[in-house]
Amino acid sequence: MTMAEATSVTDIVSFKNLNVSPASVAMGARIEGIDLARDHGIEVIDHLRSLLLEHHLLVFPGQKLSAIELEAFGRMWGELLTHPATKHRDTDYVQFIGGKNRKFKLLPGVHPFGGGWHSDMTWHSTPPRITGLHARRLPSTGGDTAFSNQHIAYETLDDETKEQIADLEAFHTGKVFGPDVEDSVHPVVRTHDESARKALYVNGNFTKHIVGLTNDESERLLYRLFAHATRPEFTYRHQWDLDDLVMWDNRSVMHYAIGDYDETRIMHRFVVKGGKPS
Ligand SMILES: O=C(O)CCC(=O)C(=O)O
Ligand SMILES: [Fe+2]
Repeated sequence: MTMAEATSVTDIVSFKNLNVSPASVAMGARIEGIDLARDHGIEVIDHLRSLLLEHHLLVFPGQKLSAIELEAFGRMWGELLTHPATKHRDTDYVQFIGGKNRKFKLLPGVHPFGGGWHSDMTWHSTPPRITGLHARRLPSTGGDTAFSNQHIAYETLDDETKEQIADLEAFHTGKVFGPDVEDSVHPVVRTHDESARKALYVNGNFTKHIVGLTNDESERLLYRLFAHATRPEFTYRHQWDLDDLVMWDNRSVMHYAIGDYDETRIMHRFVVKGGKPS
């Protein structure tokens, strides 16, 4: 959108001051000059939507938002989902992530919420297209979040593998969050419903099996895909500052909450419902 198309006073102010710079080679843009508690009219969100589509991840530093304000901002992007395992005390539509002095450091097999590479809630029949994560309290060191671009991951597979996985589907389970949480089957390669770009869509946290393959074949293929999907060349690692709000497109990227700290780290999160992956 152009300046001339901006309609409200708020929009004109925010577009004039918007400063967009790349976050890494693989993905991401840092957006400065916007106050998301105030500047979230329809025109602003439309503009941010096109930036998110282009960069897959947006970093907004210095956002002072209560959980309720975060929810209001999140609602501008679409219908919000709740999560079976966590919620903020003030609203079901913001997740409270973290807590006091969780000791993750150097403890094998112990992960914070979101540890391990994943796209959010892929066990859901309509998993979130977008997640927003807001840093409320941070350890003095550590606690970064890593992201990996799954369009590049797909596009850099060899032709034989692309052919092998073209029509495959995988089983994703949400049972880690409770016996009644749903399971789903989704394509191994999904096509982004806005950009039409293909992306790998399997992850170590929730994808359990490739439909129609033996356990051995499925495991071999999944491990090969997981290893490829998270090559450092495809990644951006976000080192958090307090009040950063990071948004990402779950149709395009996976992420990993790195459990390398033993101090309090608190995040607030919203997730925007997506369509059925296809
Ligand atoms: O805490 C983090 O860095 C990310 C946690 C996570 O996986 C999520 O919020 O979806
Ligand atoms: Fe996550």
